[in-house]
Amino acid sequence: MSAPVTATMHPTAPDWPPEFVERYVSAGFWRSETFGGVLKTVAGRMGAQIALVDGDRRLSFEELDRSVDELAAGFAGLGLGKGDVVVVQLPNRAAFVEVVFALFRLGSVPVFALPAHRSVEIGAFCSFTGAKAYIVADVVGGFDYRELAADIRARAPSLAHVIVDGEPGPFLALDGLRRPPVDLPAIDAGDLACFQLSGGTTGIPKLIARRHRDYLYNVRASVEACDFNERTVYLAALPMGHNFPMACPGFLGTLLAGGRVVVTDRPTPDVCFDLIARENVTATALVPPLAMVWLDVAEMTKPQVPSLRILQVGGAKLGHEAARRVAPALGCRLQQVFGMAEGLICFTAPEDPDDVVLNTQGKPMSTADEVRIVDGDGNDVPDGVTGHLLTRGPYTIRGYFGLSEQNAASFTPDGFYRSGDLVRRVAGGQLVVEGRDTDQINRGGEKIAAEEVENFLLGHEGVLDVAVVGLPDGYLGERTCAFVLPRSSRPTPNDLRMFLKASGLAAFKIPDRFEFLDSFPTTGVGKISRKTLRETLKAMHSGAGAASAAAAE
Ligand code: OOB
Repeated sequence: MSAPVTATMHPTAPDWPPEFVERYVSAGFWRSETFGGVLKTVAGRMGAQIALVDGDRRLSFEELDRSVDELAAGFAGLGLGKGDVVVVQLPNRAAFVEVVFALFRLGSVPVFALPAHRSVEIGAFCSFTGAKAYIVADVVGGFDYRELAADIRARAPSLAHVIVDGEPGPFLALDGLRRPPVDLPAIDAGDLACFQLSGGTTGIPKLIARRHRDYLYNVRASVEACDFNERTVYLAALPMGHNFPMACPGFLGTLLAGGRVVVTDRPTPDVCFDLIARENVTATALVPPLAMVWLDVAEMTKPQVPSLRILQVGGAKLGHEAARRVAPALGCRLQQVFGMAEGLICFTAPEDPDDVVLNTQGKPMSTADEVRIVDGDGNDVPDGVTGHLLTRGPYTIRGYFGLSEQNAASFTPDGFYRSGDLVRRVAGGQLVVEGRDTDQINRGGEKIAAEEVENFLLGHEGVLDVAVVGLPDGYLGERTCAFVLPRSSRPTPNDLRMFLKASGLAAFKIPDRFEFLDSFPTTGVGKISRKTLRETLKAMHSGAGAASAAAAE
């Protein structure tokens, strides 16, 4: 089934031009600190205060710091060191935090894979980075990550170690690696800290290299914007590898502010309401579909969660109606968060009036964020007019890792990132997200590149051609539909689902619907008209039928 995974190149992480480095350093945005060092400083200050709660396991700052040193020593004992890439795919649990800080301290660079990723995605991360190690859990929700690891290991020659948190099977047990602390290499603030992942619009999962200095600034600026401090108790309910619950301010921000992180791998309202009550959680972050489930349940069960002060919602657009329900249902303030793994983060402010909190996605968090909203010709549009969002700043990358060709398309020559988002700026300076200009589907915060799914479906013998589009959905924001032109042996939707699953594609990328057509509607220049396909779907829903809608163009 799977092709070998080989590291073929020496990709580089684009850096900021020297004049910007100087600007950000002299303004104090970038400091000479590293994540590993900052944790040690905070641990020195917070000592026996509890830093991390995972079920019955409670780690003080001292204990966390010590545990991180022991794991870092264990990783070093395996031969891992500065600059080595390690794919980390763990569910939300205390070990996630320990592993990540141990790698930071060692100067090894984690790639934050999501628990939902499968062999396609993990194989691509390994081949692209030449990863030396892959860290997984044993079995989660019935899925055995060790089997996935065995498949990857067989195809990725660079992968020297598979490390398992739990029952290791044929691999190394994470806990067995702990060693007394050793001297670790000196890490510079300009060294790579980690790789975040881009939602992307093409088949290649793009890697976003974050350095200690810019990612720490991301964290510090978020902490300041959200007023996180030693009294903050943050519930990490979204997958912790994602930029939002990691660094905006997320678990990193909470710990670096001296607050407490409570982790759960079950983001359901019943589990989380109990945790919020038990641990006096003050803040958490959700994507809109999850927020809506919490709201539905809260309105019925009226949970006692008086400690909760802020519910951050972001990753996809939160509808006005859902936004309005947050304060009455949960007794806390809503904070809208519009961000991207590439950098720019916008927040509504705690003191903003309701109208702003309910109807906008907030303001860029840094005074050094440069935002341009432009028309199709690249000219700035006036406030109130929707245009393409371009941005650059002290924590927005200047290019994807090792993708010089794509970088020319995704970044302007003067270094602005073309986000693909369509936004308008309102009078108070906040942004309102109106949509996207690319073929990316945002399925409740999970980003799906239409092209990636299409490429896989084209590999099925019964598929002549295919177009994947997003269909508006009240709950997820968008669902995916694949329009298929079948060959004479027409596959069933189930055949195609099973085929995608067997190909090793993450489950959230498998289309929700399949529709079979005899021909595609085309645009004036003969390209497939995705717009007409979307209208076709809407017409089907309203009962008008596919054929008539397709013929209408
Ligand atoms: C976050 O990061 P990514 O990289 O998974 O996705 C970024 C994209 C944005 O370009 C935008 O299209 C969409 O997700 N998005 C939103 C949104 N927040 C993100 N669209 C509408 N409203 C929002 N509030 O999703 C992310 C990273 C850090 C913090 C929060 C979200």
